[in-house]
Amino acid sequence: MDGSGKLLWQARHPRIGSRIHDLEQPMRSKPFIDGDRVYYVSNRGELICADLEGFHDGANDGPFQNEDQTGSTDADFLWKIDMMAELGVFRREASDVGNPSSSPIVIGDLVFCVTGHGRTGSGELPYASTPSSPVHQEAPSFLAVQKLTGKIVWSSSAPGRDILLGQWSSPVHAQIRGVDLVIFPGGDGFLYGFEALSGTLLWEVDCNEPGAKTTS
Ligand SMILES: [Ca+2]
Repeated sequence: MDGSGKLLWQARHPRIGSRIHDLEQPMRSKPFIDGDRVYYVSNRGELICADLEGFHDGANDGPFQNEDQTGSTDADFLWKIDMMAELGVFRREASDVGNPSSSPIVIGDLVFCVTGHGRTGSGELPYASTPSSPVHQEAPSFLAVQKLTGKIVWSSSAPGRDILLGQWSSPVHAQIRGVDLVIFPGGDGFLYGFEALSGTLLWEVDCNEPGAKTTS
């Protein structure tokens, strides 16, 4: 909206139609605005980069060009990563709290998010990928993506089989002794500190209650 509250553009993301993936509640990813772009995670498990002007500027900015809706009040997507279809993520809803989705952050030239990979309704991690079902256990939990192109620079499936149920939280940025760190909350109750540019894991902290068992 503009400063007077007039609608300039809006994004629409249809429901997936599967309760386990997309409980019918509001999308909770907070947008991160960086320059003339906005980043968020949709209720369909897509990491989205959109033009801050939408189609209100009369131009279909890219590289993504295949928007379904191109009216003057529609969203202009610059790129998106469908983390379920492209990366095999099993997007797990979070029961009574619905659809929490990671809120991406930008550090320098990279955008970071938690993918939402989690366990199925029966509490299992998804099994090996097939052509018709690309979901797999080793799908990434954390992503670092080139913010202008949508190219994945590095990823990590750090919690591995120790994911307890799902992963819905958001990364944070810290600069320690001049080094940019991205700190990811894992679905195993650990915090993981990565060097943001390289993806090198620098440390991890077990935030579980002492003596708590992990699932494997
Ligand atoms: Ca545009």
